[in-house]
Amino acid sequence: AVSNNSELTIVLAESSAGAPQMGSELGSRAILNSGLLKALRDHFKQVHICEISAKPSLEEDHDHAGMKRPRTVSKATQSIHELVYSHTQQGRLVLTLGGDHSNAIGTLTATTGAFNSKHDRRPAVICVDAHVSINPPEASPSGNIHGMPLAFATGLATSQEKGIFDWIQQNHLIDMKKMVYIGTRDVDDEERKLIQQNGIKFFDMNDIKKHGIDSVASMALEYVGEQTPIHLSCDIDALDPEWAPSAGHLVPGGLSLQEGELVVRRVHETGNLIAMDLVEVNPTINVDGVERTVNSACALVRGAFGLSV
Ligand code: B3U
Ligand code: MN
Repeated sequence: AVSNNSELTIVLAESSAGAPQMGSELGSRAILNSGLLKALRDHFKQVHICEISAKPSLEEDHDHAGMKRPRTVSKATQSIHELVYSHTQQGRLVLTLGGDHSNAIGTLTATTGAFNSKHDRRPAVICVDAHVSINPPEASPSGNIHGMPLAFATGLATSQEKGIFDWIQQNHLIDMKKMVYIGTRDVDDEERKLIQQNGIKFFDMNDIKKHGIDSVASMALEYVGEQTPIHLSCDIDALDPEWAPSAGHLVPGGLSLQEGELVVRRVHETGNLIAMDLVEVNPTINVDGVERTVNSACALVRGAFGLSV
């Protein structure tokens, strides 16, 4: 195994500044307080909990180069990066509960940076998401940074502007040849081009219908390689809205909960999981469905860490 597996760090990434609407900053605690914390404490020898929230800055965070609230998001993700980096370097598993998807800029750059510096190799990244979330700011149709995390984490997007992602370094960038998407079904034109140009692997919903989720999981794991540490980055919107109605950006035709659970369990079984993100649970959307959404989120976390069902 690539991690000591007895210690877990939970990062509550309570920032929704990358999303068009607020509410996902409440997702972290909604997930943790639904019985998950106790289950994780029973499973791991030690559980550390850290918390990052985006404090509204006094100075005006005006749009920059196609990004909304760039300084707030940059600052929050930098704090997340520093936390995740140090806990990863200490050999702990890290679970980050969002918050919106922009928080993954912090987590992905952190695990890659930490493994690069300590083991001289970069982890694989498995993204379970309805989107590919790889819009460079200038191509983004919305300006919302939650549509851009993979652009910054791969280096396809960069910013030199002071206070706006200028903290991201070359050795933090994830390896596009070791990254794979599962569950995609809402991709912008420019994103499609980038995926093709850079040969990024993906299994969209049609692939899943065609081959079945089990063989897609096998193909994805074979692609990333057997001895590779894995950062599993899950957006709850990968699941069909039936299973996750309280999410920021609902896209029909998604994974059933059972399919989602199968993917995360297969990742667990590799023994190579080093970090997991679970983002975009928004308890202010479809309030009747919050419990269902939170239960789905917990099921994905439990599966990824090999807890009993
Ligand atoms: N691609 C659109 C919509 C989106 C929402 N969440 C993600 N993408 N990851 C955008 O705004 O970039
Ligand atoms: Mn998404």
